[in-house]
Amino acid sequence: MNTVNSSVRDGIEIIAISNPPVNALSHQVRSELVASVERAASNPDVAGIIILGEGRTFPAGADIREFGRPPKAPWLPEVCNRIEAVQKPILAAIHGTALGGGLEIAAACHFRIADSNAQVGFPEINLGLLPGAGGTQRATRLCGVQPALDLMLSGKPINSSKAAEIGLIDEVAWRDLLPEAESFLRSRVSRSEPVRRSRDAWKDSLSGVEAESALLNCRKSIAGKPHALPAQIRIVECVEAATKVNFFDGLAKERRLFSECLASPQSSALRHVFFAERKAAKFPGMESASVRTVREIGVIGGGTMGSAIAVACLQSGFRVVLVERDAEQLGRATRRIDAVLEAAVAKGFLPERKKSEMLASLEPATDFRSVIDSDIVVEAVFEDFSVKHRLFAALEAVAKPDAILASNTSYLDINELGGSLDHPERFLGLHFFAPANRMRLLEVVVGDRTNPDTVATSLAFAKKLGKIPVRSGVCEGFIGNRILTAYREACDLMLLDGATPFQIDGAMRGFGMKMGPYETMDLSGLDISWSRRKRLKLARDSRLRYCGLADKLCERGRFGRKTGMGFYVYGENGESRPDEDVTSLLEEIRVETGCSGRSFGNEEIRNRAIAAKVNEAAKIIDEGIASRPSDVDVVEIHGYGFPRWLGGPMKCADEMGLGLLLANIGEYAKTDALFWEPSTLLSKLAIDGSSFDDLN
Ligand code: T1G
Repeated sequence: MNTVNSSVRDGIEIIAISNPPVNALSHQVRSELVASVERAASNPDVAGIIILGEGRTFPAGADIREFGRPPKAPWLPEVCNRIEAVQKPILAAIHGTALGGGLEIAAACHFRIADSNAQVGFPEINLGLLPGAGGTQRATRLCGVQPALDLMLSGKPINSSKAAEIGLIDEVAWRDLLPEAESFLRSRVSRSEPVRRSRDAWKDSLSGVEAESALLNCRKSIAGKPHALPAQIRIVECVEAATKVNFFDGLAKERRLFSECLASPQSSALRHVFFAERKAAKFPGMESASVRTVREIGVIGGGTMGSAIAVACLQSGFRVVLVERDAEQLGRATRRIDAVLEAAVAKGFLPERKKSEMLASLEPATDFRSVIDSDIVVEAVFEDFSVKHRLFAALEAVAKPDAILASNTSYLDINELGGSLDHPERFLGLHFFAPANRMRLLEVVVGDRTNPDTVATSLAFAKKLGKIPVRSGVCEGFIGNRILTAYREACDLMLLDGATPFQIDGAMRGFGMKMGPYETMDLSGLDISWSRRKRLKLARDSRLRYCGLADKLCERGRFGRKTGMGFYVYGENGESRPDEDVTSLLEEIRVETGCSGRSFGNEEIRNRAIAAKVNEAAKIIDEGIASRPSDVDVVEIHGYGFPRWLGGPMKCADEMGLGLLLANIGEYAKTDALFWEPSTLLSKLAIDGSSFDDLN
């Protein structure tokens, strides 16, 4: 099956790339493309060439799946150089998203036209890479130092108008791309102009003070970042080369630096995450499932979570029926929604008109029978089993027969919650993460009797919301919160043995976590987990050492930021500082529990914290709660601030080596055998010399 098809029309050869879904520049595409271009160039009946993408987009980049394997000629830089070297004018007709290597192919063409909805960009930095097929050299020559740096370091695409403004493309096709592209090319052919190559382009802005200061400012900004990617500084070096050395020397530098980035652990981790995010929504049993149409969402409960879920649905084009128990609560909820949308308008993210349309799609109600036509009904009421249980019984009586009933619970048992429903097959958990209108992670918690259509429809709904859905089975805390509990317990054990909350937070921030465990608890509120710990206290195994510092803080009304004190003391402007009283409390606890304090280094803190996450995750995978290790990575990165450039805890564990990880756990188990009981799966993989990635 060809991935490149050609046709000639009145002396213009149109070369169409067809490699769905995104026309990635695979080895086959590269081979067929360069052969087609050179064949057209040698055809005396062809005066000009147009390259375009069939289907939804111009090529969206190199084929990321080929990275990490031996590269196969023709390499993309070579393809670009050979396209650019052709003596006849070549035009790139861009639609969709011309990204990465796709934009590099376009830059190697002699002319570029994009339709008004097209986006172009260099997202390589999101993969820990840099444009490695001439993009740093050609784009800098076409649009200057600052625009090139902005494009490559942000990784964000720009629209075709902006691309034309900075010189990356020649024109925007406002009506119909191909006819306008043909007309543009024919006009160039008729003038018999020599071909214009990007490599020969030059802008005055490329040299002198403006360029120097742009490069210097960039270097300073990157130097100030604690976890800058290797690719960031190398992009600056490549852009600088484009202003200082000849094109082919610049290409050689770009190739060398690209190879360094490709070999970096950060790029390996980021490419792992790219595919992990897309794989998460796929799991066995969905092949025969059918996706039902979803137009209206019923949201029961307009508190912080419920109103944010309503906003997420409104922003994605759904009708929303928002139900609160009385007019006062309902008024608060609708004001909360209006405020969120107004803030987006104020920041220029949302046109005023769109806000009005969204609010017109919102139906506030105090009678939950208003959800009678809703396709999915999500409850976000008080996190209490009996409240939710009663609500679902009532909902089942009013919701339409094929409506999906979903709970936003963060840890209650979905099987028990839906157990008394007449139709539990249409019931499941949709665990949103706060703030629900921004956080992309959504745990789709599948009950024992949830049927595949319900799951498939919920996954499609999640994707339409722009979420990254991850399937979870039913257990206490599902995937993310169960790992969080283990992580916190491991940190608490370190408190008993001599570490302080402030030291642990500092160590985990230094590792790259957005926040440490104790500052996170202060932010979310110590009282939430306190009520859960009290609920579980009787079930707690007395053989497990228990710190109890958080309980003592709660007993003193120190619930965290919301009370001005938790593990930290908070100033009026929200600034936080460690509190000596907490350290004294900890000393008392150590004396009570007979624990002698010792010092902890940052590396040991991090190793213990990651080991706890990985060990619990391995149990979760072994129990079938998570479908695969990479799903855990996605949950941790998108829900709990795990550094994306490390790929997630399971990727980290593979990088560390499961044998070493297991040995560490064996060492920790000497003082806390029960907590540090190694997962059977982890032990098996370590002994077999396998990795978690082998299970992805
Ligand atoms: N290579 C291989 N597969 C890709 C791919 C790519 N570049 N881009 C997407 N896919 C697959 C993806 O895995 C999924 O597969 C399907 O296409 C739909 O993707 C040398 C080094 C284009 C904005 O980084 O940003 O060029 O799950 O679910 O939400 O300088 O895909 O169906 O089996 O994301 O509509 C640079 C990455 C590469 C762009 C479309 N390019 N892709 O989003 O669909 S490096 C990128 C995207 C490079 C050169 C450098 C998005 C999209 P499956 P999707 P979408």
